[in-house]
Amino acid sequence: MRYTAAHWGTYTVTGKADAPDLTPLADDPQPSVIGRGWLGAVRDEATRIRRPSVRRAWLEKRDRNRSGRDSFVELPWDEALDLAAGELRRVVDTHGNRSIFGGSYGWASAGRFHHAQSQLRRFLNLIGGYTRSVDTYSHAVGEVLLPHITGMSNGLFQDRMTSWSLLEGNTELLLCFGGISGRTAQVMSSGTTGHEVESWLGRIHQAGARIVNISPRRADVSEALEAEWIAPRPNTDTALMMGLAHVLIEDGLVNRAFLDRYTHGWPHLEAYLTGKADGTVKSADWAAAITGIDANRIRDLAREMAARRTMISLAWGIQRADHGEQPLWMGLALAAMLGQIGSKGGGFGFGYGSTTPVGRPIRPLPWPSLPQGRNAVADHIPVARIADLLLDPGGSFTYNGETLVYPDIRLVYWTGGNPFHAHQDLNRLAEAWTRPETVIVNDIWWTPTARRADIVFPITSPLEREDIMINRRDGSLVFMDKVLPPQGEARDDHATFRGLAERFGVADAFTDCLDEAGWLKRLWQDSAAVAERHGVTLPDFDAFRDAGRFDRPDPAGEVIQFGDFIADPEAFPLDTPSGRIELYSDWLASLALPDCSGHPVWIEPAEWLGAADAGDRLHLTSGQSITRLHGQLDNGPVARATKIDGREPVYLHPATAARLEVSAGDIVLLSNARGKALGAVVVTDGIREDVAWMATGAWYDPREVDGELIDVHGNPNTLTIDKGASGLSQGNIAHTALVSIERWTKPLPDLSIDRQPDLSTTPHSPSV
Ligand SMILES: Nc1nc2c(c(=O)[nH]1)N[C@H]1C(S)=C(S)[C@@H](COP(=O)(O)OP(=O)(O)OC[C@H]3O[C@@H](n4cnc5c(=O)[nH]c(N)nc54)[C@H](O)[C@@H]3O)O[C@H]1N2
Ligand SMILES: Nc1nc2c(c(=O)[nH]1)N[C@H]1C(S)=C(S)[C@@H](COP(=O)(O)OP(=O)(O)OC[C@H]3O[C@@H](n4cnc5c(=O)[nH]c(N)nc54)[C@H](O)[C@@H]3O)O[C@H]1N2
Ligand SMILES: [Mo]
Repeated sequence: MRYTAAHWGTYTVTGKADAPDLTPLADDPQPSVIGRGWLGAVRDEATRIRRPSVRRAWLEKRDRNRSGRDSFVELPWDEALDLAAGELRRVVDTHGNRSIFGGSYGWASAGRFHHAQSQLRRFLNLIGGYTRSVDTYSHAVGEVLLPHITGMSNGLFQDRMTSWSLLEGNTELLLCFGGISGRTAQVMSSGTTGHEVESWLGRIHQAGARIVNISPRRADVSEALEAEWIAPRPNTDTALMMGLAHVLIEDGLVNRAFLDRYTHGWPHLEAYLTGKADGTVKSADWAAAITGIDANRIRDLAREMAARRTMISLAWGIQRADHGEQPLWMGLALAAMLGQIGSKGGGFGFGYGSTTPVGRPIRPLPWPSLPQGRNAVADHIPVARIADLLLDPGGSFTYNGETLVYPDIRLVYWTGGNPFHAHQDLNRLAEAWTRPETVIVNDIWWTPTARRADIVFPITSPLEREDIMINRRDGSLVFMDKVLPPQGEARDDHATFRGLAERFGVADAFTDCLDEAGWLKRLWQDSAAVAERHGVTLPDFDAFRDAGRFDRPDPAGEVIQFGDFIADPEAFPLDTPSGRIELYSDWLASLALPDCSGHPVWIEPAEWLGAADAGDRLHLTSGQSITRLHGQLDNGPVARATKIDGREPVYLHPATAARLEVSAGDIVLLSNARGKALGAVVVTDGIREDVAWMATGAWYDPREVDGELIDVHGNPNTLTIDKGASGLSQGNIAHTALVSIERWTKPLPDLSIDRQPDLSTTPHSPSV
């Protein structure tokens, strides 16, 4: 059988050689809708990058005004590689390697070998290194905070999440902050052979659990689960949790024996909650005023939580907000107060449903990946500080207890990511993006980022190359067959960096004298050695390649979060200063940060509905799209079919639509001090009246209309805030933004992002 795989699932390759088709695996309980748009996007002539291309104004006069609407000159591969190598060499020689930004965040594609960022880093490390980025857009707050308060890295915390199978029949109350939705559970970084989250939820519900969806959107939990829907004002979850906590204190429902034995610093938090510390009692009434949730509802819920086996679950998105540390920490504290951590079905979860594998009852195996070598440059930024880095060379900032300095970046190399989708306040990023002397981008498509590069290399999609899908939290390994010939003159990232490595005289070190087939074999052999150490025998490479799929014989493995520690805290202390769950961190307190204290606190977000100046603005939340992976496949038929007049839908409550005098299908203008974007109205009563929801991922397409810069496509990051969650994590705050909305009455401007940029060829180019 022939297979291929993506972050959104695994497919058998069917159909004829010249007309292939992709069929989801027969044993996948709920294949993703995203995959239906894959072949269409890969073959979309209008948006594929076909040849190496150089921005004309940069080529002619080293112009840096990267507007996204520039003309490009197509060049033969050799000439484009010469140009790129020349720029890299110039920057290394005149400014040093720390002036190269190779942070290049992004999801790229599934497949161990053709992992775009690993290829870039392997190459850059061979020429002296680069300034890197740390943490993710997904859960930067968790990555920084969890080690301090639980002693576990975010990765380990995810691996040890109490298994779905242990929630079934044990959990009586599943409290989901930010929901648990099949929408986001479609995806798993580096690939999955199944989608089982909704099946698990169904079974947990059937076994008697009541589910409460705490989210501005009802659809964040599937209708079939008959969940109660509580919709607090966005970004007020911390206050809601504190209100619940205070009821537990008042009613004598706090499990003090648990707090004494397993946590550190409860008296600090208790003094804060009761108001002893600051004079404000964090009562249910106090929480009601902040969250907009009835105080009696808060009281009843708190009592129910104490009476039942309760799992408190937070979607990752809750911490992608201003002061995102606080709900994460307070959620854990609330679970500790209930004293159910370490039980089957109770406790605390972070990211159930945020991607497919979280909570999957599987024994993870530490599969190998492409060796990247050593980076000789120490400089790094938290990933979401990219615009600050470019705008403020020499400036300093705090991160995880340190004060760091932004290096002076002269060259940006981005591969496998789309910052002009991912980053907040895109108009600010566009300004920052004019600072470097040179920008090089590898991508499959003419994304908004590729259009803002000086040198663009056309890359094959995974359908046009061979690879191996191995994922530590999946039960199968898949040989990814080549389904289509490379489109245009596309090459893979490895071949591109090999071309650059040749020009630096380090080709053999880069390739290890192996070609693609040789690397796949080596990765398989390394995997076999890992498997052997864990008692699993892999077939030899040729047998694996022929069969296309290998199912691990022993994948099952159930865990209870904090299980060992709860069973014996002396024998299995946590890796925190106190050896326990830290409800107060002496270290954090010693940092004296204005926006992250020694224990969870309620701090008003930069923008929120309770702000004195909120007026009749709406809170914009912008989560993941059901139709695509971030910006990927936005140019495919599935994503396009959900757009209205080609614009991204914005979900509004009927009362809000009536107030704004708009109806379904109308085009609206969303605006705030940072930017303006068009959207198309979808009316639903499944949203708070004062919230607008717009999926991320529509390719940013700003254009001047009557003197105003408007993203005419509908990327919510035109409107979001580019600020760190706090001086601790510096995580992005995508879910914190207020917007005004009004009907668009002018003629609808054309998109430019759905077609090739203005391209020409040099006279001597063979591709004229
Ligand atoms: N407002 C708002 N913004 C958000 C979020 C949000 O919730 N709200 N979520 C954030 C989160 S959690 C994330 S993870 C980020 C995601 O942001 P990104 O990961 O940057 O988004 P992608 O669109 O997945 O970018 C991957 C790019 O790699 C390209 N690509 C795919 N395969 C290959 C390959 O083999 N080689 C090369 N060279 N390129 C390839 C794709 O075409 C695509 O352009 O967005 C963040 N942004
Ligand atoms: N289909 C699809 N699935 C994906 C992805 C994709 O691009 N497409 N991307 C993957 C990636 S990289 C990631 S990191 C995960 C992210 O997974 P999540 O973080 O779980 O997803 P989000 O959609 O950002 O947020 C979940 C929901 O939280 C709600 N919410 C927002 N703000 C608040 C708030 O202040 N309080 C409460 N209570 N709720 C709030 C919103 O309604 C939102 O729909 O998704 C993954 N899954
Ligand atoms: Mo993410």
